[in-house]
Amino acid sequence: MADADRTFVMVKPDGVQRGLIGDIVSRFEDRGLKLVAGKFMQIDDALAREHYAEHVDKPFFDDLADFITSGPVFAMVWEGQDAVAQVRTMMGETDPADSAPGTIRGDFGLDLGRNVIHGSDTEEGSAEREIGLFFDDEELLDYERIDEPWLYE
Ligand code: RTP
Ligand code: MG
Repeated sequence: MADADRTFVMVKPDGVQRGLIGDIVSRFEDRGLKLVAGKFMQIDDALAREHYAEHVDKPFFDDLADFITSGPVFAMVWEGQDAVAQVRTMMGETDPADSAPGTIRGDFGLDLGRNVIHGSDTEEGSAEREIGLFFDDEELLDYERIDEPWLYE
């Protein structure tokens, strides 16, 4: 594998309530990414504000914090070649209205504020920061997928 990396992914409260966890997990599994951590959890206000700290001065920040704490989320870490960028591609655009069919947001969403999934952006350090916010080191499990030799040249 050229460039194994890890990314933080979260099915947001709308995705959980709409029963989309299984489909979303399947897409990443089918792609060949490896699940290394997963947690069904409720985000509190402090974690919401920390996670979305880059948006603290935006007009939508309070609504975003309210929404992400409004019900359980399914938080995950996925690993694989170029995982951060590949997951962002599979998610689609921030606004589901701009997202191509075949992407998660393009298949499951209509509204910017209910876009089903979060994935770390490709800024240097984003994924690492978010993984550290949601998971302790010992929650990241090390194993080999049985198909790994067939996934990478
Ligand atoms: P996310 O962080 O949730 O994965 O989404 P993203 O990277 O695609 O988009 P980002 O710019 O980080 O925005 C975070 C979330 O804030 C909501 N948003 N609302 N009203 C607005 O103009 C606006 N812009 C962004 C979206 O729900 C977005 O997922
Ligand atoms: Mg973002």
